[in-house]
Amino acid sequence: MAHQSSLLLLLITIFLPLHLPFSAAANVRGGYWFPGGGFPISAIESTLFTHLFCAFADLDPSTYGVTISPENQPQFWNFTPTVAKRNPLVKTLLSIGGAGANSSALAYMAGNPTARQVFFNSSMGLARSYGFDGLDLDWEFPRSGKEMADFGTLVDEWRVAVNVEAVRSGKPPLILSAAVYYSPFYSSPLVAYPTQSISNSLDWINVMAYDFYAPGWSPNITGPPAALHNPDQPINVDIGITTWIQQGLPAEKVVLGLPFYGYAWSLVDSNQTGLYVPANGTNQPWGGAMTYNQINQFIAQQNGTNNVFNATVVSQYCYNGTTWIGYDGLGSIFGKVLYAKTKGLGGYFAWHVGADDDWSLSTTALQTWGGA
Ligand SMILES: *[C@@H]1O[C@H](CO)[C@@H](O)[C@H](O)[C@H]1NC(C)=O
Ligand SMILES: *[C@@H]1O[C@H](CO)[C@@H](O)[C@H](O)[C@H]1NC(C)=O
Ligand SMILES: *[C@@H]1O[C@H](CO)[C@@H](O)[C@H](O)[C@H]1NC(C)=O
Ligand SMILES: *[C@@H]1O[C@H](CO)[C@@H](O)[C@H](O)[C@H]1NC(C)=O
Ligand SMILES: *[C@@H]1O[C@H](CO)[C@@H](O)[C@H](O)[C@H]1NC(C)=O
Ligand SMILES: *[C@@H]1O[C@H](CO)[C@@H](O)[C@H](O)[C@H]1NC(C)=O
Ligand SMILES: *[C@@H]1O[C@H](CO)[C@@H](O)[C@H](O)[C@H]1NC(C)=O
Ligand SMILES: CC(=O)N[C@H]1CO[C@H](CO)[C@@H](O)[C@@H]1O
Repeated sequence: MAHQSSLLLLLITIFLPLHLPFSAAANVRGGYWFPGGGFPISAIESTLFTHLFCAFADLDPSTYGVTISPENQPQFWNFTPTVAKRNPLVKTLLSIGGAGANSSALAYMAGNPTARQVFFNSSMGLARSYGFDGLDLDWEFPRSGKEMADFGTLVDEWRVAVNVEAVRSGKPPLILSAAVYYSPFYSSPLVAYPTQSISNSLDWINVMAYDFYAPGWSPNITGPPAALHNPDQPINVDIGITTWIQQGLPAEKVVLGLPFYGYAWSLVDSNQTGLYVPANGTNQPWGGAMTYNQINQFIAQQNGTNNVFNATVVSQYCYNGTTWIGYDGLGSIFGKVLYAKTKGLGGYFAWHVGADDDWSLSTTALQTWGGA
């Protein structure tokens, strides 16, 4: 039995990647949902998406198994059947980690062969028992050369484990994706993502091309949170995406992140209202991050709000009094999805579906990409 399994594993490892080209263009029109977003799963207009990510499952820091917290289990259990009601073709992925996850635990697991096996087995087991079509790893972020190399080993072995499981179960292989930094170089000191392993082993990466400016880390000056281009600053969407492709990742494996939210600053001078003007930290009572929906409510309720789209940077901002909000509006989403198409990227994803306003951003994105 044991010998047969090893032989099967060997044969699969050697031949399967040749016979199952999972790397066909991804064509992702995706969106994340998470329980804290104040938005029920049943309200997701799933016809606007090809892939929906349910976030987040956790890594147990002592066993290195993937778990779903008891309070999230009922919702995660219902996720796939609920979104499939309106769109039976939509694919669902269980996303593991997130910004709040224990990155030390992820790093330890990735560097330890036994812990990796526990991770593979538990993640695949959860995906199958909860009815997800795939798994997404959101490790923010591998921060040393060793951790980047371990990330490569992790995704390479995860791919083998997924292929073996598919043969054993007779089911289509689970989709594997990862949410990554906006650039393949993570600071500091600069360390590079293992693009060859990513290219070989993941179906695609979700590039988190946002949060460049926010009052939390740019309290004294306003700025576009997720500019597509930016003549004044070295940090922007285009530079990150272009560098990923220059580092050898096929464009069709790059999926562009669209933030369906913005950030509110307090202005120092209500007459200085542009990009890069003096600010005085996070705006109260709006308190930092605002969803697109909340920003539109602000504009509707505060008569006299000016709303400006800057086509050079492809970013929107609105202001009223000393409140200044930078965000991605309809024009930004149109410009970014057109960019993704022109660059031959694998698609786009939104963080997060519950932040949209009457599905206007999601609809604009889908229409710009073309088709469903
Ligand atoms: C994070 O993970 C590390 C390594 O597994 C563990 O030692 C630590 O206790 C964890 N921290 C928390 C807050 O769970
Ligand atoms: C996980 O491991 C157990 C015990 O070896 C096995 O029975 C189970 O099929 C594995 N699950 C997956 C998804 O590989
Ligand atoms: C913002 O300004 C304050 C007060 O001048 C200063 O202490 C702080 O270092 C500045 N922060 C940044 C990020 O520049
Ligand atoms: C910034 O806000 C603080 C607290 O509200 C206030 O004391 C300070 O005067 C403000 N600074 C500027 C330059 O507006
Ligand atoms: C803003 O400009 C208007 C018109 O020029 C002026 O009346 C007002 O005093 C200015 N406000 C500030 C805070 O400088
Ligand atoms: C907003 O202000 C304009 C001009 O002062 C006024 O005509 C309009 O009725 C106001 N709208 C609301 C909703 O207060
Ligand atoms: C748009 O933003 C760029 C970069 O800050 C700036 O140079 C340009 O003047 C802005 N355009 C408009 C119309 O405000
Ligand atoms: C929040 C805020 O500053 N609201 C202001 C928006 O502009 C109108 C008209 O100038 C003011 O009345 C509001 O107080």
